Amino acid sequence: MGAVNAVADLAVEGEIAILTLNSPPVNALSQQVREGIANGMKQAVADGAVKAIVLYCEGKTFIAGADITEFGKPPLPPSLVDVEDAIENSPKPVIAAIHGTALGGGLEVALCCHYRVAVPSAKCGLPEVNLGLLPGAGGTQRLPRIVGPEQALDMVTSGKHVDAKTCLAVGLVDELVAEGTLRASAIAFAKKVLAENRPLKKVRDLNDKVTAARSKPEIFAEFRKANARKFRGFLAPEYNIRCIEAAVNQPFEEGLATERKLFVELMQGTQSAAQRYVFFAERQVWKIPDVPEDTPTIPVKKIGIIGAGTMGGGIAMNFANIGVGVTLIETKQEPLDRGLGVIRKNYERTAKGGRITMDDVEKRMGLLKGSLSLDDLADCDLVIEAIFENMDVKKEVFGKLDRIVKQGAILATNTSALDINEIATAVKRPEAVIGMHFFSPANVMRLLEVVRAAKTDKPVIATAMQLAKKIGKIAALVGVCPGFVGNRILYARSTQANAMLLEGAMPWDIDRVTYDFGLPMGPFAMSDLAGLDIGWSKEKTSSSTIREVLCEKDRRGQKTGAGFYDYDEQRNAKPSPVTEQIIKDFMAKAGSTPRKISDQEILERSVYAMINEGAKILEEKIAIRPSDIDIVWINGYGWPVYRGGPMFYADTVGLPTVVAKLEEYGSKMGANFTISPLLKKMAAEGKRFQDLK
Ligand code: 3H9
Repeated sequence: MGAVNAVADLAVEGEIAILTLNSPPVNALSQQVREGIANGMKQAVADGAVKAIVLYCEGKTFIAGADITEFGKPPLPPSLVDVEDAIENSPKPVIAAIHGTALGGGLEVALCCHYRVAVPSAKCGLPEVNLGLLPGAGGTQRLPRIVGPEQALDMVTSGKHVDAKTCLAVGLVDELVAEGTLRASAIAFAKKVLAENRPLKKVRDLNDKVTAARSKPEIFAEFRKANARKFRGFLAPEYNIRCIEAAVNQPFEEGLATERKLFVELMQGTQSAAQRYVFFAERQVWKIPDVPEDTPTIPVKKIGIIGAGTMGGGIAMNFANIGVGVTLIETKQEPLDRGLGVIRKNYERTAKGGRITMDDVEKRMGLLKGSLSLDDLADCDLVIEAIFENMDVKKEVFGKLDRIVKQGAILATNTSALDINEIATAVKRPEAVIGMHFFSPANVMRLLEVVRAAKTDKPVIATAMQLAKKIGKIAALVGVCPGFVGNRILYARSTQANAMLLEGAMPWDIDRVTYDFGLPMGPFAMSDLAGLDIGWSKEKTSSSTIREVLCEKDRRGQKTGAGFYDYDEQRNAKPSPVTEQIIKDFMAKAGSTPRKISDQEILERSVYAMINEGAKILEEKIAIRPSDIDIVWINGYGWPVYRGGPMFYADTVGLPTVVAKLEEYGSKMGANFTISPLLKKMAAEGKRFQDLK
C-alpha cells in the first residue's frame, strides 16, 4: 500500500485501511481526487486483510465539493456518481472522517459512506444553491432521508453550513470525536463498527421520514410561499425544492433521475454560469497585482471616526463588533449623544432578535467613546472622516488631523464623491490618505470601496483591505474619479432614466422594468428613499429639473409622504398624478411630444449605459478588472447575482449587440454621451469582459 495517485494515499493499519486525500486548497473533487478515491476503494476492497475503510482528508478541510473549475468542461471519468457507488456498495464499512467543511459533493460523498464521524469544529452543508445549482450527486435524495424534508428544504435552499453538534443531533453525523484526534478516533470508530458487527448502513434505504411526508404537499406549498420574496428571480431554489419533493414522492432511483435532469438544466443555464463567476470574482477582488499578499500591514488597535451621524455611527459599529475601540468625534454634545443613542438602539434591536446578547450590547457600547475634540485622536492608528460632502471643510479637518494624529497612522475619508487627491493636499503625508467608502447603512451593507489616491502607500492599501475582511465586508480597490466605480455607474443610469422621463416614460414604468430585471428597486423609488433634497436648497432652486420642482412643492421623498410617488401611512408607493402632470408640463414647455417607450428600450438604455460607463472605468484603470465592477454593483446596489453583475451581463448579451444598440439610441443618450473606445474595440474583436483578466 502507499500512494494511489498524486492526491490519494492508502495506508493499512491492522484491519483498517485509511484512504487519505491531499489536494489543497480544499480537497475539491477534481478528476484526480475522484480517481484517487475510486482506485483507493478498489485496492482496499481487494485487500483481504482490510475489514473497514476510513476516508480521511489532509489539510484544512474534508472535501469541500465538486471542483468548480471543471464545470462547463467535458466530463472526465470516473464520474462522481461512480465514485459514490464504489463507496456505498463496498462490502466493507466505510467511515467518513470529517473536519473543516464537508460541502456539496463532499457531503454527498460522506452520505454514501456507511458512517460519519466529525470533530466539533466541523461543518456540513449543501451550498450548491449559491452557485445556481443543486446537489447533483444524490444529495437531494439522501439528505431528506436523514434530516427529514423540512430541514432538507432549509439546508438546500439556504446553502447554510450546519455545525457538527447540530449534525449529530439530526443524525447527519454518528459520533463527535475530540479535536485534533480525528484520524485516530475514526480508526477507533471503525474498529468499534467491526467489533459490534454493525450493519452497512445505507442512507438510500432510510425511507421513514420521506414516506411520512408523502401525504403532506402543504410542506412545500408553505415553504414556497414563505420564501417567495427571498427567492425572487432565482431558478436554483425552486429546482432544489422540486428535488426534495421528488425525494418524498418518488422511489430513490427515480428521485435520482429527477435530480440529475434538473441539475443538468441548471448547469447549462446562464444563472449558474453567473453565480459561479461571482464565486470566483469574490475571491479575485482581494488580489491586487502591485500590492502582493505579503505587503506589510499597519496594526490597527484604535480607530477614530469623525462624524457620529448615520454614516459615522454605522462605520463605528463595524469595528466595535470585532472588539476594536473607537473614538467618535462630533462638534457638539447633542449630536454626539444622539449618534451614540442610535447605535445603542441598533444593538438592542439585534439583541432582541436573538443574534447577540445584552452583554454583547454593553461590551460593544463600552468600546465606543465619544469626544468633542480632535485632539483625542492623537494615538489612533486609523482615522475615518465621515462628515458632510464639502471639500473646504474636509480639507480643514485633514489639515488638523495632520497636526494631531501620530505619524504612521492611516487618514481615511468616507467621501462618496469628492476628489481624494485634493483632500490629500491638505496634509504633509499624502501617502497616508485613502478612501474608505462605506455604503449606507454602513453596519449592514457588505460593500466597501477602498479608494487608492495618487500617492497612497501600499501598506495603507493592504491594511484597509485586511480591515475590510476582518469586519466582514467585501472590498474592491478602485481609483479616484467622480463617484468612483459604484456611483459613477449609478450616475450613468440616472442620466438615462431622467432623459427617458422627458421623452414620455413615467417613473413607475422605469422602476418596474428595473425591479423586474431583478434589482431591489428602481432609480426613482431609490431617490424617494434617499430624499430628493440632497444637495437642493430653497434659496438656489431654479425649477430646471423635475426633481427640483418636486422639492419646491415639498415633495422631497418618502420622508415627506410624497416625491416621485405618493406614499400612504405605511410608506407604500403609488404612482402620482401630480408627478405625471409636472412631467407633462416640462415636456410641453420644451415643445416635445410624449412617445411610448418600450420596456425593452428602458432596460437597454439603462443597463447598456451602465456597461458603457464600466468600460470607461476599465479604460481609465479606475477598476482593476471587470469582475471588480460586478462585485461593486452586486454588493452595493443589489444587482441580481444571478445576472452576474453589469459586465458579466454584457458578455451574456454580446458586446456587439450592446454597441449596436447604443449607436441606435445615440442621439437620445444625451449631449455628452460617447461610446467607450474599449467597448467598441472589444466588440469588434469578438472579445468578452471575462477574457480581460
Ligand atoms: C458541487 O459540489 C456540485 C455537486 O453537488 C454535484 C456534482 C455532480 N472548487 O473560499 P476560499 C478555491 S458544487 C474549486 O478562499 P476559505 C477558491 O477558489 C460545489 N476551487 O477559502 C480559492 O482559490 P484561490 C459545492 C475551490 O477557507 C481557494 O479554494 N461546494 C472550491 O475562506 C480557497 O477558497 C461549494 O460551493 C471548489 N469547490 O473557505 C464550496 N472551493 O486561493 C465552495 C474553494 O485561488 N467553497 N475553491 O482564490 C467554499 O465555500 C469555501 O472555499 C470553503 C473554504 C468554505 C470551503
